Amino acid sequence: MFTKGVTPSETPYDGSEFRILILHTRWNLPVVEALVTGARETLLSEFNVKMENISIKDVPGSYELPFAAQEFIKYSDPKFNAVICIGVLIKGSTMHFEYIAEATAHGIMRVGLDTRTPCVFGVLTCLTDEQALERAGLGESPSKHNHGIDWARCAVELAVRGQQGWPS
Ligand code: RBF
Repeated sequence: MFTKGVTPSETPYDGSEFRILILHTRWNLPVVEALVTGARETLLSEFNVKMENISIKDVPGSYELPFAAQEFIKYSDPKFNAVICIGVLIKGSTMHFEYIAEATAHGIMRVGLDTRTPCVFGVLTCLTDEQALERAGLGESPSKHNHGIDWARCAVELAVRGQQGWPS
């Protein structure tokens, strides 16, 4: 067994001046809420991001995440240093899961590249409810892990790099 998720960077990053958007779905909300809490608490406790600099907005489902992220980035002033897109897709008996997962993953990546604002892919793509619970830290197994923690670490690290300038 090994520790799941992102090992914190050896450099202690300072997020105290960052503005971060957590954009989450209301689909599968109980699981999503745990992931949002994991991300939010990590921003506050590990990186000293100020409470008032964390915006939390919601959309219906994962498919809406890329468009909403793009619009929030476009109209935010001052701009966000990073966006964490959080959703939970659980496979059903039709092809919806495959279409939504692929569109959402590509869409979030595209928004990040087009807007040059780091957009973290915080979308679980699970085959069962149990897998989703485990990855939100709500499961039964000892290896359960809340991936919201990792997504906060990704967001701050990318925001720091953006602030320092990538070539440095
Ligand atoms: N959105 C999610 O975030 N997670 C899901 O597991 C999910 N499953 C869906 C299953 C079906 C059959 C449909 C029609 C939609 C689902 N959605 C899900 C919603 C989707 O992301 C989006 O909100 C809607 O398709 C409207 O654009």
